Amino acid sequence: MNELLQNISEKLQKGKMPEVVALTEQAVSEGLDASDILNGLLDGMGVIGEKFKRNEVFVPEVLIAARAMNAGLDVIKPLLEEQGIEPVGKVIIGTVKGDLHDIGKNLVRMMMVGAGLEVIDLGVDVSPEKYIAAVEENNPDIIAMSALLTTTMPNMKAVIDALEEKGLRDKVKVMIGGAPVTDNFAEEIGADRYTVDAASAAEVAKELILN
Ligand code: B1M
Repeated sequence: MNELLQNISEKLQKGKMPEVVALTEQAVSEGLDASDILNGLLDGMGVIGEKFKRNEVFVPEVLIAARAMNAGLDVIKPLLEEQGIEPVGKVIIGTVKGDLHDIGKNLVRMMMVGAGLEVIDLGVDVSPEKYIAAVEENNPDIIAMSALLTTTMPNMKAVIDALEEKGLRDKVKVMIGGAPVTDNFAEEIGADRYTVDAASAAEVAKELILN
């Protein structure tokens, strides 16, 4: 990683949002590739994640690092999203009920927009009722759900059950993802696809719509 990206990673780990924004803007103006800049940001978040696991940092530090991460992502958002004229299809995305993690979900949203999809973002802590209301209102091709906690993964199934109850299950494809989610879990709860990262989520979404 070059010095500038290393610096972005280090400032992110310290939660220094204005510096992360300024350095990310500098990286963009120096013509660095959006995916390389993204890797610098992800590297910082990865270090924080490891430290969090080892109890070397705690929720407040992680929260300010996450804010810096989201602010950095906002800077490269236009680069990740630039493309598509006519939307290929429509996706409703959200982090499931009880779960406030939104960085991965935001990344998936940006990659999907970049792939030419129209994306309606319901935010975090999204209840099955809210997903259903959004499906009824917007008639999407896909529902995309993110969960980062083992305790909130079952809420993905609750959404699928609610779709079935409302007779909507056949009208939308269901995609799931997030660190604790697996292919087996997707199969177990009757989701259409699990993808490991944001880039493959965008690819698979397009594939599901076009095929
Ligand atoms: Co939380 N947290 N957190 N946290 N947090 C984890 C997830 C944890 C693994 C940390 C740990 O203990 N090692 C752990 C979960 C343990 C478990 O359930 N197995 C944990 C915990 C326990 C908690 C709290 C309970 C802590 C507490 O309060 N005691 C609490 C819960 C709050 C809640 O949600 N109700 C909590 C709170 C927080 C913060 C608020 C401080 C903050 C979130 C801020 C925010 O998102 N705005 C936070 C963070 C930042 C993390 C870690 C450090 C980083 C997550 C992240 O953003 N990663 C995380 C540790 C870790 O993951 N290493 C941790 C970067 C992001 C790009 O990756 O979201 O995985 P990720 O997205 C990836 C893929 O998963 C995929 O694409 C992305 C890559 O391209 N992906 C999808 C994601 N969604 C997808 C959807 C798709 C497809 C792919 O299709 C639809």
